[in-house]
Amino acid sequence: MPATGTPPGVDTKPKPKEKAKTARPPLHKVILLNDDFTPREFVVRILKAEFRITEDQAHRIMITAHTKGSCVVAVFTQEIAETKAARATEMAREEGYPLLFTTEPEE
Ligand code: TYC
Repeated sequence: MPATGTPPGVDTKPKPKEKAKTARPPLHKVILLNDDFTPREFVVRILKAEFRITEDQAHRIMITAHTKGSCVVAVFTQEIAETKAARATEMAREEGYPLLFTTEPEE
């Protein structure tokens, strides 16, 4: 009778195809939308207050939204992105401006 089965010392377990990845939470973008009414300086002020960025960064983001229609401000986990977008939009409402921040999942 010929020998059957796996010879001793041969590992038949399939190798895992990929390394186990460290789980990272999906990120969400906060997006600034342009409008025709909110003053530029006010947009810069809100960006600095809510997103802790410099005057220069805030100005660039504001100009990008002004010229292209929208601009990604930053990315965060979903809850932080939604909270920051809501707070920044609310600050503008309190001053009577239609400025709007939205969020969307990052691809
Ligand atoms: N477009 C506005 C104006 O001309 C300024 C502005 C810029 C408003 C960016 C919103 O996201 C915005 N006063």
